[in-house]
Amino acid sequence: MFKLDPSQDPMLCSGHAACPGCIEALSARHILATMGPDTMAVIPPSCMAIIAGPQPMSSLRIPVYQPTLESSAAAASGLRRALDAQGKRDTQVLVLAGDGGTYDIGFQCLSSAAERNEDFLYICLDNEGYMNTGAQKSSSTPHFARTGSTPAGKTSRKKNLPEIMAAHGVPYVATASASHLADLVRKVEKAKGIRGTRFITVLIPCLDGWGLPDDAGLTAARYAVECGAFPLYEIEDGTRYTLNVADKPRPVADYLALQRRYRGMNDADTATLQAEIDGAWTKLVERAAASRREIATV
Ligand SMILES: Cc1ncc(C[n+]2csc(CCOP(=O)(O)OP(=O)(O)O)c2C)c(N)n1
Ligand code: SF4
Ligand SMILES: [Mg+2]
Repeated sequence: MFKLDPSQDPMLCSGHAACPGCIEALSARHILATMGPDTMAVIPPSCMAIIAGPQPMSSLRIPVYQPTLESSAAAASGLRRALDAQGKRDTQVLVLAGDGGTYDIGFQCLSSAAERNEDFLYICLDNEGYMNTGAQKSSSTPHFARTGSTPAGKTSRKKNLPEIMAAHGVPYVATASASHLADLVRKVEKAKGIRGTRFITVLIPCLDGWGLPDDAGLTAARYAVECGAFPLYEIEDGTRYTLNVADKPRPVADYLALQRRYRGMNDADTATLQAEIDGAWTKLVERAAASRREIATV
């Protein structure tokens, strides 16, 4: 049974500046409550930086360092080393960055930190676009989605960043969604107990950028998991795959119909997207099965 109740001891206070109804706030509340007060946050320019607010009026009850958009992982590496030099080994370093700051602009620095296996938890709040600047496309934006800079629909697929992070051989990579809150909290708790570079990407439906009603964020997040557009899985030590929701009963058309960013998509494009999702899903299922066979033979 899921028990965490961040309202009892909030680390993200009320009065923050998230758009009303946005589940980025819900996700951040649970992430922060799970991390606990002995945590230092690194938050680059993004919706989360706006939600956290400027110092000294931050809505977060932990120290926050706001680096440039491209340097979160370097800032987190430096912070970790400074804490270690002070003997504060137990203080967690937590990055809360957007997808633009992770998949694109901060990627060089994230990749080199992962190659060094720097000791921090990096959480990407993935709303699939540059949202606080008015919804431009990032490399996390899915195929066919319309954004301010892809008005006719994006012509390439969403970058598979969990795979790329796993290829660095880091100890823990996962995807998560507030629609599956117990799973999200479990993953943060698990990552907290591991040393080295840990990476979790959390899906955040952007009400404005995706064209959703204010109360539809959680439904969109759930449909994304249920149709396999955003599968929930973990990759440990770069090789061991676990699929956390082992079925995808919903056609992608249900998910697309919720959102204005897919308006006007024709049947052929919907079929292409469904085929891409099915193909990626088959690969994941095979990798998870291979991991189970490997564990069984050890
Ligand atoms: C190098 C650089 N380019 C552009 C900007 C302007 N900028 C600030 S936040 C932002 C969008 C970031 O998008 P993302 O990381 O996905 O966060 P979101 O707003 O979607 O939460 C941009 C382009 C910047 N601060 N630095
Ligand atoms: S712009 Fe989108 S992701 Fe950002 S706070 Fe508003 S609804 Fe949430
Ligand atoms: Mg974004």
